[in-house]
Amino acid sequence: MKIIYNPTKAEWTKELKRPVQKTKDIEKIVKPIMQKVKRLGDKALKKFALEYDHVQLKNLLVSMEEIFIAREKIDPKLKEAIQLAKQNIEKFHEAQATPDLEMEVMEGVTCMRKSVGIQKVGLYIPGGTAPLFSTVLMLGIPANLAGCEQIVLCTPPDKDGNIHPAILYTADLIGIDKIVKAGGAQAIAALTYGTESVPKVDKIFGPGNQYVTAAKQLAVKKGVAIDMPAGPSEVLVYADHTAIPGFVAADLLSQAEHGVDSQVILVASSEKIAKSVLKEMEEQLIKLSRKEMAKKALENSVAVVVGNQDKALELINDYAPEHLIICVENEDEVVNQIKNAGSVFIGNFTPESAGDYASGTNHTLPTYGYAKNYSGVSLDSFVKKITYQKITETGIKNLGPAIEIMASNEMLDAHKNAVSIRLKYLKEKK
Ligand code: HSO
Ligand code: ZN
Repeated sequence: MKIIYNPTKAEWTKELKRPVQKTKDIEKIVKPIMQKVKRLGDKALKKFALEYDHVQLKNLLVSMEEIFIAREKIDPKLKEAIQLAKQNIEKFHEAQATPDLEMEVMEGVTCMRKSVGIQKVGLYIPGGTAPLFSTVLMLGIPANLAGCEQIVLCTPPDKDGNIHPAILYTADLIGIDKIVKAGGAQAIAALTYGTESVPKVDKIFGPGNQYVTAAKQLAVKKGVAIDMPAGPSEVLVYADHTAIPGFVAADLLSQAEHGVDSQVILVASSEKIAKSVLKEMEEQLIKLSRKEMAKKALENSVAVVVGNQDKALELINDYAPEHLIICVENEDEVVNQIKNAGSVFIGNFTPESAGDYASGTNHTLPTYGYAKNYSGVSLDSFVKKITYQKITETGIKNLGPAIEIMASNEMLDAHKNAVSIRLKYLKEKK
């Protein structure tokens, strides 16, 4: 990982560029896949399972028997850990519910707002080298709390047609209705158009590779909502002399191991700190099982020495990291000046892994600088807010004249008339 010293804004913009994602070429591959699923439904899903997952599937849906087998396979210690994480995530997401609103704005005019769960949601859990059953918790728990009527989970099968037991166990634990053996763009297509086995959903959530991301973007054009534009995982650690270098190194490596295109950034208040963190990283890296992956990610990564706190804050807010770890003496002052970050981890004893698994916050977060304008997934992501109003005879008398004059100035006579006809009726009734 290279070190840069007190960069100007132009310099850090160049050095901290995220690895580029070629969406155009990928769209060319994804579009025909989506079309095929639209046309052939389950048949296409099975064909793609054979082509990409190398398995001939009889059934696309996971059976109860497969769930029983998964339950048996999971170590009781892991079950306990998942239970603890579930409790914390439930607690923190339950508390996010906003109370329904009802108020009389003026005499006779009552406005209300209610949160209503999105009826059908699709959760995508990637396959690959890391079975992300924690993501099942992060998406399934708020979906349940929001009152979504149908929750469908898609995840690719292995070459024997099985799904990782921890994914099955977790999905069953939180009561997910339907688990579909489908991965990649074809899974997103199934959720977008619906097939014989997969219901069409209103919103799709979850991380995935570039094909999944491109498919989600195409789904948006078909009227399906998505959680957020997703990209490779990233973390930025801001460390001063109070940070413990070994901890900082471990946190940086924990994100680097996600994938070759992950990016980790160290912002250190001095060269001495930067160097001691890098030394620790070298020592820890060689012991990691995914060291090859992490090594590649470190090629996209940088350590930046910034002596001045205001400059460091400017850099951090400009980069808008998905995860931000703050390990500095005056942490409150720094925390209060954060404008752009997906999720913030404060102090030496708050590893990002805590939020990834079990503390209670959600780990589905905006990457690629989208923390400037998107929030992470929360209970809100699974609800719509519907407004209501009720106006009485007195209410329309109070409000009507203002509406009439506004409508006539917008040259919208019919709008005006919808009020005038009522006011006239009330006048004549007297
Ligand atoms: N850091 C990832 C989430 C995750 N980490 C899942 C481990 N498992 C994206 O926020
Ligand atoms: Zn992670």
